[in-house]
Amino acid sequence: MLRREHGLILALDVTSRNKALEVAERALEHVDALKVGYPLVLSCGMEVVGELSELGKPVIADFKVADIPYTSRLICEQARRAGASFAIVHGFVGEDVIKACAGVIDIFVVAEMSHPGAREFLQPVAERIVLLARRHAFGIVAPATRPERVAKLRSLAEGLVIISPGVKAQGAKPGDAIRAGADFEIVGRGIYASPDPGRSAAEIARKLRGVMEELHLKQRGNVEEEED
Ligand code: OMP
Repeated sequence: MLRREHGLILALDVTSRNKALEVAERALEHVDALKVGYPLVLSCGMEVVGELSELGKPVIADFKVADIPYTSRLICEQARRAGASFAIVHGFVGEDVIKACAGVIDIFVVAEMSHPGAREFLQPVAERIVLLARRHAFGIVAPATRPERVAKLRSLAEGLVIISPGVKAQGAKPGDAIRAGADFEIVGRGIYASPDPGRSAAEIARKLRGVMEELHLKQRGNVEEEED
């Protein structure tokens, strides 16, 4: 279950349990979910997933799973056992892997990544990955750094929740991905590396809520126009 109030997911790529808990607690009221990945669990163990989930917001285990189905399933089982509500799985590995993981935990499938190198191998197959994800996944990951790609993938991603990284530190402006069709924006360094993570999270969340309101009003406007 992932409720959208702020449209914001906090990526906790820090390497200390205390720092992760401190940032999460400060930002908590402004975010809809927490995302943890290798930097945090390799430095302080999987128990931190459970500790974070006890704060009351869903935890997304970002292990970008990309192994054979059997091993991928084992990884997802560990994420679920530790207290994660979702796992992130690569899409390029194929439908058997996606299916194996989705049998264990709700998954987000990486369709296209946010860094420049994603143009080399991933972008050419991203649209096919979205079609696979539609059969098994809860959502997809699409790049906030390329809002036009978010819009394109959104047009294919019927029924899927889109989470979009690349905001602030990687150059995307808060709100651009949601405007292009994403449901949530993911922010890591823009919050945890700021001098005041609580305040940064509050500011970004306010912007995102503003965009969501704007879109909602526009949609209502269109509907009313059509009814007239
Ligand atoms: P910042 O760049 O610090 O905001 O962090 C972005 C977060 O999103 C990191 O946890 C990345 O691992 C993750 N991410 C991307 O940046 N790009 C992607 O294409 C996919 C992810 C992800 O799957 O979360």
